[in-house]
Amino acid sequence: MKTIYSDDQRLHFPKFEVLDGELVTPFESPQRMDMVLSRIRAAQLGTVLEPEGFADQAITAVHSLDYVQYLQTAWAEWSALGRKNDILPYVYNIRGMRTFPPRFIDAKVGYYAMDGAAQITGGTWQAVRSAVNVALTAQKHVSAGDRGAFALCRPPGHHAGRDYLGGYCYLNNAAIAAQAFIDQGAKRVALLDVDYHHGNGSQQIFYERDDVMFCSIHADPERDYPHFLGYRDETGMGKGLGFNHNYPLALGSGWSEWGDALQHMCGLTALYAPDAIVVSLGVDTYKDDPISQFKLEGEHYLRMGEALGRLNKPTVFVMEGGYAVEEIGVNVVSVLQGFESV
Ligand code: OKP
Ligand code: ZN
Repeated sequence: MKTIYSDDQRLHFPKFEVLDGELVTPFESPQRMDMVLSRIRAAQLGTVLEPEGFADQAITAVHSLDYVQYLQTAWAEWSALGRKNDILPYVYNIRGMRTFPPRFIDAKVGYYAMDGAAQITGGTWQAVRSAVNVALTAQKHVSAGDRGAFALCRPPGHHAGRDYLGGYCYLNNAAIAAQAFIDQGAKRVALLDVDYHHGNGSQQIFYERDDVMFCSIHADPERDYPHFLGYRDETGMGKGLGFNHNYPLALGSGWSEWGDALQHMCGLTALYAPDAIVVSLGVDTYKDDPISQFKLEGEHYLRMGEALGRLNKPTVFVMEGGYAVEEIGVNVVSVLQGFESV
């Protein structure tokens, strides 16, 4: 299987994040990509390719134009005021407030943010824009006939909504890849999110649509991030009703619970009969992940890949989370090898 990867994705590296009220070194680091790349090479998974370039149109097909322009210009507007630190909101657009798109940078920073875990730095736009190219290049290879391709994206994307950033995410790489299949003529695409956290952005983007089915297995949002979306009763709206499926699991869940949810999700996916599948591939479900509380073990990633492979559809894997840096490479490659083995 081909891997698509760009060094430009290293240009984003915020100095800190907040964990339990404390400033700590970000878990979402460029080092994560090194661990995955070195395992891909050691396991001889396949070639590692640079992304091609794609027009912004593929992005504005899922994100609002004003939001994309904000991401592109935020650092220039911020640093023009003499500011040197990474961009972090000091206000949020909470219930009952005015919701027109603001013009001044400080208002925009709060307006387009879901939380404070997605700072914008001088290199952020270049990194997130190249992550989109990585996802779209993988999509292009699959659309041209490859059975599977791996988009080694960073930063991740599944928490980014139509017009907001959050949870380390800026542009929704997986949603953009899914939309690209639709724009190229696919009738149905399944977006399967196996990251530990609910893919709130992906859910929001496709919530009222029946041409992209979104399914997610994740930590119960009552107890873990993103808290305000990802409950079982969220099943879609309008013509999207019945095309959104959440599997919230208790903290501490292991393969017996997780594997059951996967089996159910794969059953629904087979019935949906998609033309293509996009997998939001997070491996923060691992037992030693530093910010997550599931208990999957190494061998389970092979099982996961086999189950996804048995769906037997053209599949784009898009990297999301996974923070136990020593192990994420092994676990990601296990999923991809499991997929290829069936
Ligand atoms: C991104 B991805 C919980 C802090 C949560 C944000 C987590 C973003 C995860 N104590 N901080 O889905 O892996
Ligand atoms: Zn995650």
